[in-house]
Amino acid sequence: MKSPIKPETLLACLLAVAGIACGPSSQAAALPLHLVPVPQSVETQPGELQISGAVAVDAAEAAPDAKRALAEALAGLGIARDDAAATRIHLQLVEDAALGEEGYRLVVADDIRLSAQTDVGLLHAVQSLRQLLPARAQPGYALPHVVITDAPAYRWRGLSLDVARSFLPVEYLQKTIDRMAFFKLNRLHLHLTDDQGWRIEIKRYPKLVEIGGASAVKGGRSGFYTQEELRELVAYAQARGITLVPEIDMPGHVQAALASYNELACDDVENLSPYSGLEVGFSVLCLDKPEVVYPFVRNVLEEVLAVFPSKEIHIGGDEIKHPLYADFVARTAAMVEEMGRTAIAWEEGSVADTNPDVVFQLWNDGYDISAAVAKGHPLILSPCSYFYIDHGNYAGQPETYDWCRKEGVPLARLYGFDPAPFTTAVGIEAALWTELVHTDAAADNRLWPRLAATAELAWSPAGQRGYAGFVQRVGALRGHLDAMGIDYHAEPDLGWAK
Ligand code: TNX
Repeated sequence: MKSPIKPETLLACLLAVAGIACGPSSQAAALPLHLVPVPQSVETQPGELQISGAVAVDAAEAAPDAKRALAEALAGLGIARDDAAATRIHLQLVEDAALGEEGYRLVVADDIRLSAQTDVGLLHAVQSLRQLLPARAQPGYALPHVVITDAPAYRWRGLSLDVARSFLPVEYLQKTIDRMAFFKLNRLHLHLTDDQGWRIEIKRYPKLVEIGGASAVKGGRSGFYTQEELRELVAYAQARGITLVPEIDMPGHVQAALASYNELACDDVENLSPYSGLEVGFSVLCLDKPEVVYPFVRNVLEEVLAVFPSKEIHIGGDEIKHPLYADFVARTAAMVEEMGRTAIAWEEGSVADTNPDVVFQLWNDGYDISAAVAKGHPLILSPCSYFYIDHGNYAGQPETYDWCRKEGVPLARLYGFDPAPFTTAVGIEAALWTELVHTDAAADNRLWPRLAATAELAWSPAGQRGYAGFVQRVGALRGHLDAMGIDYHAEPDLGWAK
């Protein structure tokens, strides 16, 4: 943890690895600080703040989301609101350019002050306060006197969920949003369409969900989201500091669309049935019929953009070989741009001639993305041997893939990723593909605790990170994960194995 660390407190700081707070105070040493992601700077001070049954809250009117998050956190701990209470919590919007869009300051002294430039920054401050407090109600609470100053290393801290192979219900997405917010993740990318299913209602093409929404991978769940449900989910996520990023995967991975509207396929394509297998790379929109394909793409994107306010919109572009592929990506990215947004494509899209603000999502470890980087394209980092968490928590875990790395993607492996060499990276995203993930419990098992490690990599500066400290801190948050009802993998590195 960062300054002020005097030589005499070095020992205390070393003890921090074992769960004991560092800083000038020995009194505070009894109160461990276990924050994930680890903040930019933590300065503990002598003394502690006692909270009994009630607090007074002064909340900035302009920060309704943080205010609600704080109210929920206090209610969850049975801490009442009382204007006459001895302890006050201040939520304040301040001007402090160093904090940026999402940074915050959290000061615990005779009262608790959370400050940030934005509601989102205050939301993150509330999450840190939640992590400093116990997971469940107690008769009283003690917090060390501390000054935390914090801001993210990357603006994109994400999870990609494949709801196309196997559907994930809205309630599960809501829960996942809450849990992501606890770790300051801010992008939920929904892979809404693939060969095995089309999950978003498109009013101009009702068969996309009537037919395409009724299929799923073998053993998986089918279903779809109405636009109304998605709008509500967008608002739910926004109120928690999270942007939903839709992906319509094109021009490949489209069997569900072809099965719904046969004319999207080339005339010689015989197999137009719904698909429930595991193969990839066999279906394609008929790029030789631009008069059919591009109006479809435009109409679909218009409806998608009307539901999702995200600046970035994912157009897929993976795993397809076709002479007109680069042309498709260039035209579709330009269309997204014309509509006032920015396209994201999987790494293969970097062969297309696009505006340099188009974002590429890297997914094969060895893929040579250097030409796109040289042109200045931003990158989202999801190299599969670190971030494909449909891969096992350990080698040979049942119902997991291992095509990218046969030893799976253990927690320590993921945590060890170094984003620094990717100079145009805007952030990191873990990906959960669902060919083999068919229940909420299985999804939880793949997501947690690995998503907490993803959050730390994307938020915390390299100098503050370290696996030993992470293990100690996330291990200490187990009670919070339990209180949130997370069905996490019982990770042996964290001492969670039963
Ligand atoms: C590769 S990643 C895919 C997905 C699969 C995944 C399984 C990417 C852009 N394509 O279609 O679901 O592997 O691990």
